[in-house]
Amino acid sequence: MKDKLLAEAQKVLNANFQKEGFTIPSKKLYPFQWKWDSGFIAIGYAHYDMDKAESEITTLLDAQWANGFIPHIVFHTDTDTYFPGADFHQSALHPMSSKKYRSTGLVQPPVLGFVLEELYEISKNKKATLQYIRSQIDKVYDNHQYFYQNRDPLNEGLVYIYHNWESGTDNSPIWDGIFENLDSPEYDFERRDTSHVNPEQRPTKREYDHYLHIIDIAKKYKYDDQKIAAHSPFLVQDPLFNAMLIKSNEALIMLYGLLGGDNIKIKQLEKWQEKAVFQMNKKLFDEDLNAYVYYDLRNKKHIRLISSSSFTPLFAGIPSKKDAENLVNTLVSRFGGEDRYLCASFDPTSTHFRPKKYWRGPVWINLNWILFRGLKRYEFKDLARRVKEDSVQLVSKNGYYEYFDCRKEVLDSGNGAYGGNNFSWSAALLIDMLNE
Ligand code: 9WN
Repeated sequence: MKDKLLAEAQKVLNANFQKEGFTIPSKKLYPFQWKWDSGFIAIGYAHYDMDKAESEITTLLDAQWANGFIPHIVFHTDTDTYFPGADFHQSALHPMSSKKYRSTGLVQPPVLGFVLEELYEISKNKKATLQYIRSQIDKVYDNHQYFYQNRDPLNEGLVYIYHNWESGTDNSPIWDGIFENLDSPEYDFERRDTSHVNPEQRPTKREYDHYLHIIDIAKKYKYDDQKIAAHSPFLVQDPLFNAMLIKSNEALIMLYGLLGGDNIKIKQLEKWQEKAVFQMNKKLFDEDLNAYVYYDLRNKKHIRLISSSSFTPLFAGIPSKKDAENLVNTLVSRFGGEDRYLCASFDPTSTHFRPKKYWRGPVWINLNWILFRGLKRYEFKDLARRVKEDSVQLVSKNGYYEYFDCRKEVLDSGNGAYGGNNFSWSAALLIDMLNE
């Protein structure tokens, strides 16, 4: 079975590879380059085609802005199967945006630091891979500097996101409270996603109104970070986003150490890291819920709901051993019933849980991969194995889909896979887990 799954996964990735040197997440549904997708995709390629893995990262970093910002979508080509495209986002409004590529003015979780480390670990030719890393690492460092200088207005060591698309977990119930208080206009536009995927499995029209409205506000300020921090109605410190940044800081420290000669950057990274880990535990760990939660900087309050993002700090080594045990108890008691596959994207014990709707409940392979690694790091070996085995079950019973039903009876019937098919990161990260 393993060989068959690996062969199919390679087929998915190869079919999504584009002549410009990057890989689309899924045909028609997502026809451009996405930031965190590219990172995960590169990890999959590294196991069988290092040139493609490197090209994935190079093409993305080629679209970096002069201020270190790396966009969430790079519009390499013109196609109208996706909305909203380059004409809506208008990245050229920002004076430092890329002159070469059109993109969004949004970011996504900062995975590239640890992706470079993964490439190094997987590589069979460490010398050549290290050469490659040497050619790119400063761009990733500049991106971290961008975050700490522009996305941390209170100088806390925690960075904010100003849009749910920046979180990567687009329609999570976490954002509902923010949207409820927004007076967004009713936009007149043609959705494209719902012509590729059953609308039941996607966000609502009203949610899209909010998504567009927040971008329009940022556009009004020409994507100026200070103005966004002052005026955006959405301003959140997200545990997943910050955990990815912290994990990537750690990876950059390790890689600069290997490369040698950049002690100033290492010192700076260590400073960011120390403060960030401290604040994650002080500000975002909720001792009553025993989980990492979100902080709404605009409305000055915690968002005390639990999603699969709540457990991602394990991957970055953030919690103490004791907090990690409590966190894992929360994971098992709320998400881990015997009738379920791990790990639902949103708390199945909550009234907001929706098992088919995108980030309101379905299992996503990238979050499972992050969780798998986090559980291994803290030596929760059995649970780590379960997350890996569950991921294999999801895919082998249903195919390389975008997201999956966590309910065993639905999933096992073969009708429990949702969203786009032949989805790149599901393939890439399964390759990595199967090679573990
Ligand atoms: C908006 C590409 C992306 C993922 C996100 C996922 C989805 C886009 C969309 O697809 O978001 O960025 O149009 O729904 O939520 O995590 O990176 O796969």
